[in-house]
Amino acid sequence: AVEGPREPILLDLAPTPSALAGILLDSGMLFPQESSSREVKELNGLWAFRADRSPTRNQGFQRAWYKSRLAETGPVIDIPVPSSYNDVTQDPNLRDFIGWVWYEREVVVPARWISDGKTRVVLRVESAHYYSIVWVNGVKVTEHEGGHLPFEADIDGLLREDPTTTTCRITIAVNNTLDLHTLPPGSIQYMKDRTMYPEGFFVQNTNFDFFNYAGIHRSVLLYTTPKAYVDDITVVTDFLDSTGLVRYNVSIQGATLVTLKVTLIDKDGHCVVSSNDTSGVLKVVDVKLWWPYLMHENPGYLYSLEVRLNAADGTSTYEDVYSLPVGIRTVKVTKNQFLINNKPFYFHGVNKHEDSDIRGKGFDWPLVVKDFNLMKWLGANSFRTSHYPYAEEILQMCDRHGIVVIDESPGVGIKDIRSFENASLTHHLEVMDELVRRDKNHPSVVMWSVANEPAAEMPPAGFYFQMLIKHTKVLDPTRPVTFITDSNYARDKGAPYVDVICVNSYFSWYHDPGHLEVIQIQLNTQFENWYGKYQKPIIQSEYGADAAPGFHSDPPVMFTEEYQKLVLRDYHSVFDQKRKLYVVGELIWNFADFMTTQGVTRMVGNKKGIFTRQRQPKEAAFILKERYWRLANETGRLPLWTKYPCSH
Ligand code: BDP
Repeated sequence: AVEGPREPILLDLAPTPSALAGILLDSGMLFPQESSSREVKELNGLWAFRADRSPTRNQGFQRAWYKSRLAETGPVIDIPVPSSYNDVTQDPNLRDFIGWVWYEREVVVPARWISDGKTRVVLRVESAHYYSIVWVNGVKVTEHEGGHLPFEADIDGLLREDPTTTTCRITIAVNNTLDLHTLPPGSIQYMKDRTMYPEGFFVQNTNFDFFNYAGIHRSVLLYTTPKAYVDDITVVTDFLDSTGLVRYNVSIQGATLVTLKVTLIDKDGHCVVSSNDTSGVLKVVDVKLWWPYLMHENPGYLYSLEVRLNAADGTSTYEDVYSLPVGIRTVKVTKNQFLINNKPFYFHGVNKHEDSDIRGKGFDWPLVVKDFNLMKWLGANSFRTSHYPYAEEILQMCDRHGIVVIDESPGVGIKDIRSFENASLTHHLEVMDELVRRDKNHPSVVMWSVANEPAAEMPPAGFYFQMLIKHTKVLDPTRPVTFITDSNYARDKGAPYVDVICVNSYFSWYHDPGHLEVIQIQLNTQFENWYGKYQKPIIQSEYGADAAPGFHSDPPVMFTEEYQKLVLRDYHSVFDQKRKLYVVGELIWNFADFMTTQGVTRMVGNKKGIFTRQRQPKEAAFILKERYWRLANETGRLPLWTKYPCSH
């Protein structure tokens, strides 16, 4: 009897042994951009959608739903892209759906993209959760494992096969099933006792504390480049006195004989320095460095690196232009400091989620702008992308506003010993490849976090994290690497390899609930133990308490706004002693309330936000605001207007 979803929900992804020796991806993943040689066509809006509710979730493949219009296969509904599909309908089964869902959209491709024979057309999905297969006009063009990171396919060859039709039908099947070797991991549990559960009953178990939102979470788009094109650019920056150094490397596809011009342009549009080589070092006289928000009068200064390529083959000539924003800055770590541009940087920031009402994890500009305004209001200079990579548009905002980022992989909830097996490690290494490839050029990204709170006590954890951290350092020798821990076992496992120790703790919450009086002593012990053993800088990467907005009590009790405030105050008094010594940052858990799986410890989600899910402040937000502005005054150099934040 069929018990529930099987193939291809639980994908058997064979490990590629080469991964353990360090993968180098063979193409770039530059953010799609319009230029004199490139066009972008966003495919956002309403897509036809159908969840495969067959018991095996396999009907769509058996009946080849990708071969015809989705509406011809059965009933379809409208689903917006980008958005999670979970919260936009009234259907509880779709909210909690596990398995394959199918998206489809028809698009008319400009005829000249096909007819001129010189244009490359790329279909790009910025993120779909979790496993995706993509067809164009019924032909499979790519598949990708993992949410949160982009993937693409060249489709011009396919479109040219039938140049009479410029309509193209894009079908994307997305499966949110998590198994022991996905990232994050999970497992499907079948309940077979028919006296207790209905036929076919199964659940998706996970070990992380946020709702497993699914669907196409970020933009889908078509973009063009010439057939000979700039495939990737890597930039590493440094400076010596007042001279900036921009080490760059351009990789080109589609042509062997090319001429190249690389020009660094300042904010006012002036050409600063140029070169004709595909790689080299550009020297920038009187450099304007990239500084974090609240550390300098003029944070987030960006140059632009314009790469102009000219190439020819027997029949055609090609020109491609791509402009990469470049912030010139350095990041270094000493035994007790985190240095940006050789000055001590103190993280006073937040942990976030991509999460909001209705959209779930769907990208939404109004939400992004609101969150940046709230972070700036708060005086936050940094955040961590807990617990997965965020949209690249968010990192671009960080670059421009000077918000510093700890960029985290989706390595969250690694708690089952089987999730340390080679298949998992291989995939985790690939995800780091994809993450570093996408985010390496963002000046705001100052550290990689390979995972959050893995089960460090398990024997394979040491090898697993050693491999991950070493690999990440090979991918990017210029940034520190960490993983986030809540466990003392991690001391002997990952800690010897990380550059910065990031610790999560919830004293008087998960331990000694209700006992505020333990916080200071326990936090002090935590810091002394870690620093005593490793002499590495420490970031308190999570701390906090749930507060149901509007719940009050004095004397304070758990879940009231007063209790949340007092937890913060007690943590802060220890931070103030240790930040003069070796603590280099504090990141509140969490910026805003967020949705979780249903459970007895979660009342309509996690309430540790200092803002509600609708982005209104709880009392704790004002405590933090006062503190962060005070810290900024002490440690940074505030631009004039920011000295009076209340009027802004
Ligand atoms: C931490 C996790 C985070 C949770 C938080 C909590 O890293 O994902 O949401 O606990 O329980 O351990 O609120």
